[in-house]
Amino acid sequence: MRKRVFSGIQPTGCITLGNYIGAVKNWIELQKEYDCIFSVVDMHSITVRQDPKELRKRCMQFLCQYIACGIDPENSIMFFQSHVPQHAELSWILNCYTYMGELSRMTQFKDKSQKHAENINAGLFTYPVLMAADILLYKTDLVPVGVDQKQHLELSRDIADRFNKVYGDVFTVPEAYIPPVGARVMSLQDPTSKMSKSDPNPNGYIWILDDPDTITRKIKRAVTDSDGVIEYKEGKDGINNLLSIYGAMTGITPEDAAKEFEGKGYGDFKAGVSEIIIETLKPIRDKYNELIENKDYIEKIYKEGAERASSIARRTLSKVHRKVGFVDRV
Ligand code: ATP
Ligand code: LTN
Repeated sequence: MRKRVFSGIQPTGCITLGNYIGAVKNWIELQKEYDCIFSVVDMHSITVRQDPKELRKRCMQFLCQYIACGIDPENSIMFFQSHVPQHAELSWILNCYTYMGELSRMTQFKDKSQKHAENINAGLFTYPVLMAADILLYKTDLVPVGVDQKQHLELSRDIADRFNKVYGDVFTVPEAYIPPVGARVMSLQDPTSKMSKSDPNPNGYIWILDDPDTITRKIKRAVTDSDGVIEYKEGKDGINNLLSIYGAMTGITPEDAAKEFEGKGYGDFKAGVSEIIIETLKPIRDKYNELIENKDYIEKIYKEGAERASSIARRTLSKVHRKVGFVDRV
């Protein structure tokens, strides 16, 4: 039996180059060897207030972006998290096997509580439990994510372990797959903080659907330093970030990327970085523009995706029900 991969992105904002390099690009690679399930995790996104009309539109756009990036609907399962109710159901049960102390140590919770001080809701707090449910429902072996999700993944492993210790071998304990280069792409405007799709300043990120002129402009404006030397070195956050982006997109290390540009000025370097980004994203943009017009096709994918996902999720959930002592449905 092939091993299983599960991952997802919250439909907040738009898919950025950080999401692409840290997550989606690796999903495409892993499809060749694993049975893959990719979800648009809409239930996670409402831990922060969303405009309903916008959210609905964005969910469809996200699915089109997944496919445009190269997720193959013939092989991989794609679905909206809210279409498979077992996620919420298992999440409740796992809440009862997760400690308040564990959840209050999550750095994403601390960051988001600071950013949304007016709305520190219980969902924001139990967010990682829903993520554990996403993963554990499918007996997932591998979870490809950026490094910011490592802590959540460790919690998922702890929850799985804890449950298994009480009830026997119910859950597969998942491993994280974090890419060697590009696991934390930084903001172009502040290279000491993560590139994030909910950044209010669009110059901080590149959207995978940005047109070539926008990409060139954003890279030109990217914050660097004034010493004018292209090397991968501590303290050169802006240059290191661009080298990592270039490296991740060409399949080389940032150090080797620096060698390619040795002796060049920042202008030439930035032009080289823009070029590789534009070249990689062009086919994605073209495919997306085609897909977004094809509503029937997209509908068929997420309908079938939810059916296939549910049939796996149902089996896991009914095993969990039996283990914890719920009466069998008749
Ligand atoms: P938000 O700003 O709404 O929190 P985000 O851009 O941080 O969104 P997520 O939906 O939290 O994106 O993450 C989706 C996937 O992309 C996860 O696997 C995450 O680890 C990865 N990821 C997010 N940002 C980056 C980044 N800057 N570099 C590398 N990977 C990233
Ligand atoms: N919490 C993740 C998104 C996410 C996810 C998952 C990733 C929700 N469920 C399951 C991998 C597996 C984030 O990137 N913020």
